[in-house]
Formats: sequence, structure tokens, C-alpha cells
Amino acid sequence: MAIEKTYSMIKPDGVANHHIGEIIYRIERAGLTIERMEMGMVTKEQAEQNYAEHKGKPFYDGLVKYITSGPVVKMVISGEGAVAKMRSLMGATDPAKAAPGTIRGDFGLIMDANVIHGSDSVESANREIGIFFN
Ligand code: IDP
Ligand code: MG
Repeated sequence: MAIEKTYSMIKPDGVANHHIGEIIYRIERAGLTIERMEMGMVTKEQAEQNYAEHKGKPFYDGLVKYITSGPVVKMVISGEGAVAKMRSLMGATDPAKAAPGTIRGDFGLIMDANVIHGSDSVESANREIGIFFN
């Protein structure tokens, strides 16, 4: 595998429920490097760009509304196979199906409030990093 960069974001529920420290701890313990990190709001435009692939799906409007509803933590993370490594730390999209020991399995509530976002490929990561850090 190669050194990759990925984009990850602690969602509003992860911030509101005080999981920032635990999540950052898990990322660093996995050997990944947090290169950039910023707390703040996501604009409607950024949300629509980030979730463009889901436009038209029944949950799209709720998803955009949710991710813009409160502060998030935006991160650029690097390391060997960082994209897949973050996805495995995160766990399955549905917290009800995410394995114990994963971030979503341990702290997730429902599909919207599933604690964390992580890019699904190197291409998505490059695109998403450009949306949130430019
Ligand atoms: P991912 O976050 O694991 O990559 P995606 O399929 O890319 O999952 O979906 C993006 C986000 O949209 C999910 O994290 C979740 O919050 C939300 N989502 C996905 N599918 C559904 C659904 O069927 N109902 C409600 N929300 C959904
Ligand atoms: Mg996705």
C-alpha cells in the first residue's frame, strides 16, 4: 500500500456528545497522522458538494440539513492505506450494524447521526479535501 491522504469529519452528534478526544485518540493509535484539523460549521454549499453522489435520494435533504446543523471537526489524515484504515476504524454506515469497537458501533445512534464521515476512495478524498480545505 501507499501513503494516502483521506478526508474525515466528526459529525455534529460526535461533537455534541463529547467524542472528539476519543476519536482523535483512536486515529493516532492506529498510526495515522492528523495533518490538518479545524472545528467549525459546514456551509450548505460544502454539504451539497460533499454529498453530490446522493442528490435525489430520499435521505439527501435531511443529510445536508443535518451536517450543517452544528459544529463539526474537519480533518486531513495521512498514512499507509489511510482511506481504508479510516473506513475500518469508522465501521458500517448504519450504527445498528457497525461492529463493536468501531467508532460508529460504539458511539453511533442512527443513520444520520453516525458520528463520523470518511472518504471512500483516494479520488473522493482529493475532491473532499478541496471542498473543505483550500
Ligand atoms: P458512508 O458515510 O458510510 O460513506 P454513504 O452511503 O456515503 O455512507 O452515505 C452518506 C451518509 O448519508 C451516511 O454516513 C449517513 O449519515 C447518510 N445515509 C446513508 N444512507 C442513508 C439512509 O438510507 N437513510 C438515512 N441516512 C443515510
Ligand atoms: Mg460515503
